[in-house]
Amino acid sequence: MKITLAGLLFIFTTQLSAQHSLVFPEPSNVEQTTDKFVFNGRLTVDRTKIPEDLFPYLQQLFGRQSIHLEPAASKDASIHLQQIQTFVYSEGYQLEVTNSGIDIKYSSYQSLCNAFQTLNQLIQNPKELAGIHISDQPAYAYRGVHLDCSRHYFTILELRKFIDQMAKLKFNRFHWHLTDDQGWRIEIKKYPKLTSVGAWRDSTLIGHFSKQPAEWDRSKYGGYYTQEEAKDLVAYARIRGIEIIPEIEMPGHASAAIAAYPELSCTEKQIPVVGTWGVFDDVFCSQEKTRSFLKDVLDEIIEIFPSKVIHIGGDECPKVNWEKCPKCQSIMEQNNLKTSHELQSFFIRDIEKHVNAKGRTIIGWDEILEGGLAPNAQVMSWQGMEGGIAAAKLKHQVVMTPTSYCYFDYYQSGHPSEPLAIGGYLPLEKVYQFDPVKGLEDEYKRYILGAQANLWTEYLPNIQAVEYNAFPRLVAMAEILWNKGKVPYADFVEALSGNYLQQLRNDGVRFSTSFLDPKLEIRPNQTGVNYGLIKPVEDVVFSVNNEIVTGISIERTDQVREQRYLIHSNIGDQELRVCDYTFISHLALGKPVSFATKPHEKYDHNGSLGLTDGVVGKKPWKGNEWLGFNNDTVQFTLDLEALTSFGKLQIETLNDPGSWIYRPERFVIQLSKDGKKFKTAKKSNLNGDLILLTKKMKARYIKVTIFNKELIPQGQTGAGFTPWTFINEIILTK
Ligand code: TNX
Repeated sequence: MKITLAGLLFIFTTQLSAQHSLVFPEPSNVEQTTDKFVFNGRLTVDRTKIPEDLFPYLQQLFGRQSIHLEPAASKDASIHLQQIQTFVYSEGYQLEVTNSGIDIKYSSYQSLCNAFQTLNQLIQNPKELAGIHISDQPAYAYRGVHLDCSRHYFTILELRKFIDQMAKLKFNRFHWHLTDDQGWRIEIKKYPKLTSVGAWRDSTLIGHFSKQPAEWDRSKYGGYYTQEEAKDLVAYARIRGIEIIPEIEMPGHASAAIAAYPELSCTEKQIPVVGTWGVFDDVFCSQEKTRSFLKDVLDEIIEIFPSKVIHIGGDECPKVNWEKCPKCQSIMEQNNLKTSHELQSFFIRDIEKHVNAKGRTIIGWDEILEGGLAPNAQVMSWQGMEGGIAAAKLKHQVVMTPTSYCYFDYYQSGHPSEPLAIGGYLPLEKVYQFDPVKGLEDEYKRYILGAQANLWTEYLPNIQAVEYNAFPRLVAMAEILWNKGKVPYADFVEALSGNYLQQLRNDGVRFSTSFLDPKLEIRPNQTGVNYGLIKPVEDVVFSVNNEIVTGISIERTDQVREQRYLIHSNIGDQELRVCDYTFISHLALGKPVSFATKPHEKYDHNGSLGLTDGVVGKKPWKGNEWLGFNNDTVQFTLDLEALTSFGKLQIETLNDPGSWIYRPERFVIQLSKDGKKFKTAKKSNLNGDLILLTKKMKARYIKVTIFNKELIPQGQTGAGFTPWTFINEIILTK
């Protein structure tokens, strides 16, 4: 008789409890029983059934829980292993805890690893285990995490610790971003200068890319991994059920390689290894000589990394040099290529042929779709889901990694104490809402192998910063990829705060508790506003000056008054981070605004009170607090709800060209008593950042119209697109 996992699932009654179990990610089927297995700190297993190098790892894993895992004869072992060849799911397993021991049924190395990870998390004390039946399998085959080791370098020891954490969450792919403009990080024996020159930069930008004037750290920075070290890491990850996929970027993001070998570019100009962030025009020339170099590099990479798939980059490649380069132009002519995108496609196809001949497959960022996809390529969709959807419809395999859900270099909270990040906003809750197959017709869903979280490290200078950005968002990603986030978010965070954070603490992993910050819910009232402090989990308690609080009231005033609150959060005796909020009160506090042009949904906090909520957006902008509009004209009307005298109106605007946010050019302010007839009070160009009106006036309605440039001018970031307009609180005073 053939036993399939699906068949066995039937035997268990699935208990669809809303709560999360002790295991992260939540297993697909869990049933608690009244059994109890007492083992007193010692578990035994027939080690001949466990692959040789897995056993020491498991001993170490259980050792951290103060459990001795020891070998025993099969009949005496407390963990009984049974390999079932016919499981339909290669990573699925079953685990039962009964009065007499632990039974594990598995099919493959992966599935055995997964079963032991689950067992490890089930153990809450080193003496006994509660009875349980688990039958489990992942929703997606590709469950990845990417780490950029070019922008910043992390030691092998740091990477090992990171991989340990991935294994706990049942991730199975580590995408190792090894080359970029800012450093080449892998030893290539045939081209030693890639690391002797390309792994080192003279200076590194301090602060955000958009900060002017730029500031530099002038110390030499770099490092690289020898082939031996890389092979060791491959083995280390393999033992933990994780495959490493190396990435060698081409044709763009190539400055570090070109700094080592200038002849690889079109201009052959000597350039330095770059110390700032962005996209650079010096890319690999498309000529044969450069492609041969890359094939040599890939030959060595293939020797180090046994992964079926090799990542060849393909993103963000400016074509300006190709367009001026006689060698590139002649390739286009000879091959009848009409556009530079087609030339990039020609380049990638040639590389693909070489990689395929060695029995491997290429994967590339979604730009490899642009001039026509290479025949067997897989696509990593980052600019959105669209690239991935298009590739799936062409029947190519896809890994989803859209910025909006998967870019863990984005801010995870809008709190002012957040460390500097690239921008964007991706809180834990949003990660948990990710659906990698959204928008895809059923027949194409099978081309979506899974998804991946990306940790780009421009703003993550050390491993602690990486961990802080990774956790707990990676836990949410693991839930999505393993079980599609089937447990409601509220139950997930309840379990996360009650259980998994403790595991991270024990492992010495830095993590963010931003998801446990109080959520402020604004409620306008007669005298101003009240902010309700919403609890993200049941057990959290908020206090100000040692007094428990559930809300904060701010009263309207006719002069600006600042009020600062330090909100302490506790779960039991565990102190979480302190949230430091400053509110300002003024005459318009809590008064409604109606928008003729709506703020963009991403930057629309507090709805009609967004401009009068007493929250002043800070600089640098972190993707919240400010209201953002993607229109060249912005118009709204403030209703003071009664005729009001005032002497000064002020609205601050933002200028952050790196994020396509440009300061508006001019504005008009109109006043009205009845909301029908408006009179212009001021019409002016912007002086500095402020929209300002200083004049004794009386009105009930204030209409503000703000004009930005229609399009971002050539030569500036985002050229040709509509600029973003960002505005701050309307501050109205006597
Ligand atoms: C875009 S995603 C990039 C990276 C940056 C990242 C920052 C991709 C394929 N390219 O070079 O580090 O944005 O979020």
